[in-house]
Amino acid sequence: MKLLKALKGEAFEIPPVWIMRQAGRYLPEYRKLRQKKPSFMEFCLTPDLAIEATLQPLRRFDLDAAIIFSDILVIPEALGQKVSFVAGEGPQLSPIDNDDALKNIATTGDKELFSRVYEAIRGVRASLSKNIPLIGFSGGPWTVLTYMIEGKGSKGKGHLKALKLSLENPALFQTLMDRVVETTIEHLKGQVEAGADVLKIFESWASSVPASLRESLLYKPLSRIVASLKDSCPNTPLIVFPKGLPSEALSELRKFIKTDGIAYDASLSPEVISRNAQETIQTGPDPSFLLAGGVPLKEEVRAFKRAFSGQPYIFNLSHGIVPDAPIDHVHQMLEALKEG
Ligand code: 1CP
Repeated sequence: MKLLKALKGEAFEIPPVWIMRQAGRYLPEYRKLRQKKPSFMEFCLTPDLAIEATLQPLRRFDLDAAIIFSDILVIPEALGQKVSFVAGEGPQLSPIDNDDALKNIATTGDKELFSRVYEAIRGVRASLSKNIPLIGFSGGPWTVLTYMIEGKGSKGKGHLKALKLSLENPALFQTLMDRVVETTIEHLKGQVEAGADVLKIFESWASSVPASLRESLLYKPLSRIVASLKDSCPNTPLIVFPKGLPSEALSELRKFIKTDGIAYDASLSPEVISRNAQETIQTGPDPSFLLAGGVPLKEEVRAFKRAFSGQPYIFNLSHGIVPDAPIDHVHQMLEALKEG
């Protein structure tokens, strides 16, 4: 398991590779499978469909990891906050923005719902080659709370409503945060028990937190999750993705959490990442290079390989693959990576 070795600190001439959102709408076989359930949550929570969606990209490409097909929004769904996806609009939830609305949120996650994710993990593990690790995941607590409080994605407008609630009604905010943290711990542990070999926490909206609130909204909640996992699953490597966090904040983050890998997005240059890295690095080209393909993509892939040569490194995109990415460009990217 090359990816596990990289997470233990081994450097490879050709780094292990997987692609964030490697299952999804850029694959025709996914679009076909997706038609079986109009509701995205139902699709995610039907084990046979989740197993098939997880395995699809592994059949097409020579990848070093699978990631369980699920979503970070299974946490609000499991806490009783219905999540629906409106075409072109993204996720919709009825927002928890006052004390009354909190009554609709359970104190613990729905075990039956989580068991469907675990059934999918067991199914994938049973049919996946032993050499390929399976990644389990969750959202970071701040990122999940933004959806629960705002009731939708921010579409680039920041998360003013969630930030405002944290300042105006700290008791309500903390109650919600505690429930999300505890449920996330339970769900990540459940994924390891079901067979996940690696865990990843997507704190995708870390950049919307102002510097003065990072300790309370990002580092402390994450540290509760990481400490609990390191205690109960010490042999399962963990990758944290604090998307958009500036480089000076990484040393602050490290005071709170000790993780095996950090995933970086394209807001930091490979040089800055390389110079400051203390853990295994996971990053790679911006998804726009994959869209463009050809020479710019190949040169970018080579630049990332060069930048981290001799360091423990996992090749990935800096953020998720987009639905109109041509499959041929994925092949181009993997060829450029694997040439000696
Ligand atoms: O109709 C469809 O097929 C819906 C598209 C889709 C897919 C393929 C959604 C809705 N979620 C997923 C699966 C998913 N989501 C995976 C597993 C697939 C894989 O990686 O191969 C993972 C790891 C996620 C994680 C996820 N969901 C994140 C964190 C990663 C990131 O992108 O930063 C976030 C923020 C979400 C929320 C979400 N779910 C879906 C969408 C469109 C969104 C983003 C909404 C927004 O823009 O706010």
